[in-house]
Amino acid sequence: MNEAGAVEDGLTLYNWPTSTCSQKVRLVLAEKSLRWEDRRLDSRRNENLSEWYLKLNENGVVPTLAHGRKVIIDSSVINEYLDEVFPNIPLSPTDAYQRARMRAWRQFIDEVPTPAIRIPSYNRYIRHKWETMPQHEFDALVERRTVRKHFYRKMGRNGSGPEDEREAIEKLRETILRMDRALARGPWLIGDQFTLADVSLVPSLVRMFDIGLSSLWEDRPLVAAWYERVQARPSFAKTFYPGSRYGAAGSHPAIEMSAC
Ligand SMILES: N[C@@H](CCC(=O)N[C@@H](CS)C(=O)NCC(=O)O)C(=O)O
Repeated sequence: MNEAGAVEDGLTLYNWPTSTCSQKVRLVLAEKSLRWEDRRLDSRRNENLSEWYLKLNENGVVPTLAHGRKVIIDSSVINEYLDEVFPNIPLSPTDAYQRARMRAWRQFIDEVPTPAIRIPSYNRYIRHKWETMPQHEFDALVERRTVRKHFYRKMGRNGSGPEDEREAIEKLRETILRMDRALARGPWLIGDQFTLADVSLVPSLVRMFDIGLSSLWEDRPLVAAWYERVQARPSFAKTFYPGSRYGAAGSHPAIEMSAC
């Protein structure tokens, strides 16, 4: 064991159940049938901001992967690392051009739906955690944060205004329309192969479903069929275990102090 508790050469994922970025990595670990240690941080106690964790991930966010003594951060980077180091069950095309198409999806997903989903998640669920908290306590929690400090400052205890929510939902709808166009040449986003591009979108659609936004793909049967197909994969149930989802679809409405 090293200082952070990672087993030598083993895989340890520092994560928490409801984090969409953690779910992205859990999906890849499950798709590849890898053995890994599930190190769940307690977000309610701000374990992601503790001294030992900030040494692993100075952004103070989950997930973080430890592979023996090697530490890898950022869910998209972690997933590419896993796919390179454990290529037996590949989640990237072998053809360079198809890989480029997959990476263009990664850029789009990290830029558009990933930040967008934080806003309705916060407005509809996360903020309720702070309704009864005195303002000075909330401010102190926000100031301790690293890369998410400005997001929390902007959202405050009451969430965003309607304009930000509307803009976020517009971005999510644009994501669905882009998926719809790609899936015309499906069954997966890049064609015949289930890739990291599909993986990256699964947690966002699950979250949209759980916070009452599945109407965004009501008129898009190709996206609805894709969502059915991802749920039928064995990796889905392993990733979205009871307690890892918001709202009625989860076993309890676990509300983490987390921006997504
Ligand atoms: N770029 C990072 C973002 C990770 C991220 O934002 N994680 C959220 C949970 S999904 C988090 O840890 N938030 C902590 C907070 O809100 O203080 C990644 O893809 O891994």
